Amino acid sequence: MIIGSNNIESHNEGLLKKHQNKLVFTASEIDNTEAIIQKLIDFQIAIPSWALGTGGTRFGRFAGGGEPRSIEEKIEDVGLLHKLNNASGAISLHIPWDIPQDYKAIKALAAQHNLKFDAMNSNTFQDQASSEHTYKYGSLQNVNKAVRKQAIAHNIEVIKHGIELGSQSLTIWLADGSNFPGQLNFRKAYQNTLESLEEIYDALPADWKLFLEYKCAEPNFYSTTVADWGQSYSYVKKLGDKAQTLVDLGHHLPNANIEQIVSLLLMENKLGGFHFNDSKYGDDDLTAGALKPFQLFLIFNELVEGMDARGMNHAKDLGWMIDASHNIKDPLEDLLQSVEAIMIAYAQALSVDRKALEKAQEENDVVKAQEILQNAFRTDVRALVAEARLRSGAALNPVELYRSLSVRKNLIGERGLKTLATGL
Ligand code: RM4
Ligand code: MN
Ligand code: MN
Repeated sequence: MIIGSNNIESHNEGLLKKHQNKLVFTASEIDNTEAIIQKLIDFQIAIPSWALGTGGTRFGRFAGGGEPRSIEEKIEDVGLLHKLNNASGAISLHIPWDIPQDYKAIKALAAQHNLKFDAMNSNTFQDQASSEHTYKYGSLQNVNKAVRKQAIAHNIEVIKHGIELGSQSLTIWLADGSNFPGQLNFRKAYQNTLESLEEIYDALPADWKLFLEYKCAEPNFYSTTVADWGQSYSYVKKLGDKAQTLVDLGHHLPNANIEQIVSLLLMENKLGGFHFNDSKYGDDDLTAGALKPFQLFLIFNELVEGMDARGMNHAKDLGWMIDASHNIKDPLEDLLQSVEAIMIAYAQALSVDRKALEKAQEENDVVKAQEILQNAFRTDVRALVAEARLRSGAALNPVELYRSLSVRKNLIGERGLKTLATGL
């Protein structure tokens, strides 16, 4: 299915008056609205190929119908999102779930939808039918050299696919760890992992980045070999400048202060990128901002402050990705909601009165500092996000337009009700 510009225009026409009124009010509340809108127009969030279908839990999976059956259909789905919000201009592929066959054709299709290829993801947390060795006891950490070699070769293969598609980064998430005390020699597991990562790092092109994701638990529940940001930092620091840490919001122990982690990693030039999602208990992979919008805002507050302090380009210098899984929602609607929540948090962070905050901090004026942050968080910036969309030819209300065009119904018509996208 293709959404036409005429669909967007007539949708916007209907909502324009109300939107303009809101925008005038917002501009009366926030000083630098023009600069914020421009930054929002430039900001893009990559969509993970594995979040385009309904995800399962270990108890079951309830497919929603019309799920993409191929990498081409996944690109088409992201194209729909990007057409609706002009903020999802990239797709992040996961190998071997998305092995590209015809690079040229896939690149042409992506270009047709104005999409780029964001970070490539490797998978050494599942055994493939074709693989000789099992990852049951880990991949890059494995006590068996042959297993490590297989996992290294897979990562290098992923880099090669990425080079063909014009991607510039590899995200490694390892399920490696142990389930029981005594199972693993932590130091040896670390050492094996480091040596494996070094081999992968050596295969990176000069203009590539390697993002090392951490996760406190699952699928291993006693130890994880890259369990937290300190451990990831220790690896990426040894690897070199091209290696950085990736923060997935759902990968922390409960109540971790993620905004502080982000601030310090940025300071050390070791923050590579994000996997946005939200969670209550663990790696829940719920819609970004669905539960803790204030935390999302605080994270962006540190990001804006830290990126500006380093003179970084907000849109380009970090990897912005979603990593979510939808058990009961339409994945495309869910992704639209995630992008919207991220944009809102970013806009709120951009609206923080930095000078006043700095002054309050210098004067230990705790009350004032809180006032400044909460004022930014409580000011409704949705009209700015909508205006950014309007100016770039996207929809004022993407979810509403998605529904009124019956996109899901159309996709079911094209692909069938019982299709299952690759993923977890
Ligand atoms: C993991 C992790 C990775 C993702 C897989 C599917 O929990 O978040 O980023 O590749 O899930
Ligand atoms: Mn992730
Ligand atoms: Mn995860």
